[in-house]
Amino acid sequence: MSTHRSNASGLVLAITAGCVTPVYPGDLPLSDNVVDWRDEIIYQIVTDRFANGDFSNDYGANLYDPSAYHGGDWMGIVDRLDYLETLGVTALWISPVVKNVEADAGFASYHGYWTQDFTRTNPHFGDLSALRTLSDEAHRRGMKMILDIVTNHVGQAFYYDINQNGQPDEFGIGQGGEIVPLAQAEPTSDLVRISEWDPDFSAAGISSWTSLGPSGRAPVVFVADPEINRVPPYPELFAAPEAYHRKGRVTVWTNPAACHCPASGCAYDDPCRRQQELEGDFPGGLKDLDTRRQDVRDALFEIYARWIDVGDFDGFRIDTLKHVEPEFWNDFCPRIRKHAKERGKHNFFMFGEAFDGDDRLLSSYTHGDGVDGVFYFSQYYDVMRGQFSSDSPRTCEIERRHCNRFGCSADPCGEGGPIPALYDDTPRPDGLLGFDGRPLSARQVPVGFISNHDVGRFLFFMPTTWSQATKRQTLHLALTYLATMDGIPSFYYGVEQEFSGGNDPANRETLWDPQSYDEQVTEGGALVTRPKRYDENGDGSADAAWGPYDTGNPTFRLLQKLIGIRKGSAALRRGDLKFRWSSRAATGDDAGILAFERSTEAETVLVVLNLSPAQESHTRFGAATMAVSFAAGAEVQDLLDPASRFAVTPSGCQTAGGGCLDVTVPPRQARILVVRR
Ligand SMILES: [Ca+2]
Ligand SMILES: [Ca+2]
Ligand SMILES: [Ca+2]
Ligand SMILES: [Ca+2]
Repeated sequence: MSTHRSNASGLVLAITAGCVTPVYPGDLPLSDNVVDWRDEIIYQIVTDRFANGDFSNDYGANLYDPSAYHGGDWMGIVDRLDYLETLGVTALWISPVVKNVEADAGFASYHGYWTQDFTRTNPHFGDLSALRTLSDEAHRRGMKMILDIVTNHVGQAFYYDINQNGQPDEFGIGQGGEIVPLAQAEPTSDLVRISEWDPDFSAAGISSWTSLGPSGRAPVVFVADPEINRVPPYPELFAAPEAYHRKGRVTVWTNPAACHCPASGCAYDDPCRRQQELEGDFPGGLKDLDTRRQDVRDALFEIYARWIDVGDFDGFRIDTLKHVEPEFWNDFCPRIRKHAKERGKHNFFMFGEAFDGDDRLLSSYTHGDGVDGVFYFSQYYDVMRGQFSSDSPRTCEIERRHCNRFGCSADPCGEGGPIPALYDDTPRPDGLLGFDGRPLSARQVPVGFISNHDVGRFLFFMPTTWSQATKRQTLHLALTYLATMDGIPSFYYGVEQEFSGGNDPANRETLWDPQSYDEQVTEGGALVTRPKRYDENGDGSADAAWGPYDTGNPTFRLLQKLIGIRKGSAALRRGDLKFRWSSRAATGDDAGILAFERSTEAETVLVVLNLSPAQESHTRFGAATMAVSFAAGAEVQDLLDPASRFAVTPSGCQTAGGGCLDVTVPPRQARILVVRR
């Protein structure tokens, strides 16, 4: 742990009447070192859980409560930049930095998504000086900084005083729709319980009830509970009821009947569902800002433009994209781009989180003037969860997923006709540029991932029948796919330590806590917890103990190697993507095979994965062998296993301009093939 600590008190952002004025010791110069975002390797950090570099801000921290602050902070990340540099990642996406409501219903705001004051730092993570130290130290090593931002909501700041008694209550609804004590609530009603902190969505706005019946819009009561920093939000504009939609909590996800949809759920674009998602409070009582108001839009622009300046950020990961109307993004993103450029920061990158597996919704954000790219949730669900974690994978489904992006002349699974491209290929005005100065479109820069802080770890979702060895092989296979696919890969902290936690908060393990490295194994018929160990000398038996920030375990080393391979290959970073083989069945010569080329004019890399857990497979089916762009007569070599070489032949496939290649891949293994020189 480092001991150098500065105490730069009084470094705050002052906001008056929606206008942000910096109070900072001079405007420091900003870095501008992003050549091409496709060259970057993102590493996602939950700041509270990554490293504790400053014990003085550990108030309220409790390492043994998964929903409490654990003590991680920005100086901790500074202390561990060597670790990140050893892994090879190049861009750090950190938790939101703003001051939060401290706690809500027994849960702490360690994740950072419960904003109270948009202009101050979260004191658990450090002050502005610590944040800038992190940014400067990261930039000094060539790493970029990505800030996680929220524009949709604030934390649990107010309650709706539905019964107008001046205090927050919980009650039920009686048979006649009247308010009754919870115990007397009508059990057949959809609405049996109402919390004034988090009432169910009402399109007309949350209304009041008194003994005389409905009585207009419910008063909104901001709370002053300084003990947990539940005080009116800042800037002041956000302490006014008019700044919010005031329509209550989104219910349609758990109760599709609220929108007259079948139990299986509403269509992604169902107008009733979309209204709830856009105007409803995010579950947990996160109060939804009325982002249609220009003064709200202006304030949010000024807030986040200023964070670029003081934190020297190179990009935003944007939270809850689908909960804010597209018109907001068409206003916000171009202004942020312009501001960043004016401050000398080119290639500022904004990617949005629409937590949805439907490409029709995700791709809608690639049109218009909004975000530069999306967080690739459809790939996560259909490829990572759907195929990699399957006992009987159909890799044509993976190819089909990409057809939604680029368009395909035929359905790879042979089940339909041509697939039109849903993702727009039109670059944003004044948007991202590639290394060669050509503009990049949103469909070129999806941010891919195998896990993140909102879903269980990749290892967690694998069938429980699989052995530890199979799970690890599958993890390695998915990492190989992500590291060789187009777009920008994002790795969630702890994946390199084989963390396997389930849904939130179990997926937010503490990287410095030895208990995070424990595993449960069956020994002599009993389940025991013991520290993880791995086979360091390769003799088949585990000998090395796994410790915090371990850099010798097999998954750390594999990821380090993959990152090195990607960095060393322009084709893998920026090359065109062309699928060469996928399989339609879980049996046969080619079961589980997925093969794709990444090519620039100078270089082609062929990636061949075998997703089958059961068999060694080949890039052939019947008499047909895979066509490749390598010339007949060439010999290709596997970068992951240099002893493995294959000859490109002139016949056996239908090909134009290239040769034919029969590659053999063991179950759950991958090959990254280049021409041997
Ligand atoms: Ca700390
Ligand atoms: Ca009340
Ligand atoms: Ca909203
Ligand atoms: Ca050993």
